[in-house]
Amino acid sequence: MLKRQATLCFLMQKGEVLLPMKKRGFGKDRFNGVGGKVEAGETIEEAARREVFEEIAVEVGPLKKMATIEFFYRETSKEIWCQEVHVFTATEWKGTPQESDEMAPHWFPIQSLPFEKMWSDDPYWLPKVLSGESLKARFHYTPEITIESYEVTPL
Ligand code: 8OG
Repeated sequence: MLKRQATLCFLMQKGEVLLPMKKRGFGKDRFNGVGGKVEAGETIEEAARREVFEEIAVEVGPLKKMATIEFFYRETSKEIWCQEVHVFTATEWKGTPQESDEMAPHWFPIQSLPFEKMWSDDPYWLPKVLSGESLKARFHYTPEITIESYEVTPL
């Protein structure tokens, strides 16, 4: 099975979290943390830093690893591919988040996340991660991109 490694980083300050609007690619028109594919020759943490810099022009400080989430997708009844997403939070960085071709930054109160414009699995794990709980999770999606089954396990 094709397994892609990806990163996702949530910047947090004063009860708010940065959820830029994704302007293109996988997850377009959804609010999400900042991240993308891990490239050959880089560590997961290097990939997380590179993505934050490329997408919102911020140099992120210490990264806290909070979760590993496997997403299983089926494009037809047979083809399954998996994205393993390494989730980090950060409370220190240099620079002010800037808009790029890929993302437009927005801050949201952690108590009031825009779930109607996010991935449908996010309500199951993101509030836990933002309140400091580490976890691992798996989500299986149907070809129509609805959740077929899932498990979220505290670490
Ligand atoms: O490089 P690319 O744009 O394809 O990266 C996709 C990003 O989206 C990557 O940061 C991982 C993230 N992502 C998924 N699925 C989900 C999901 O279901 N919820 C959230 N919040 N992020 C996801 O690939």
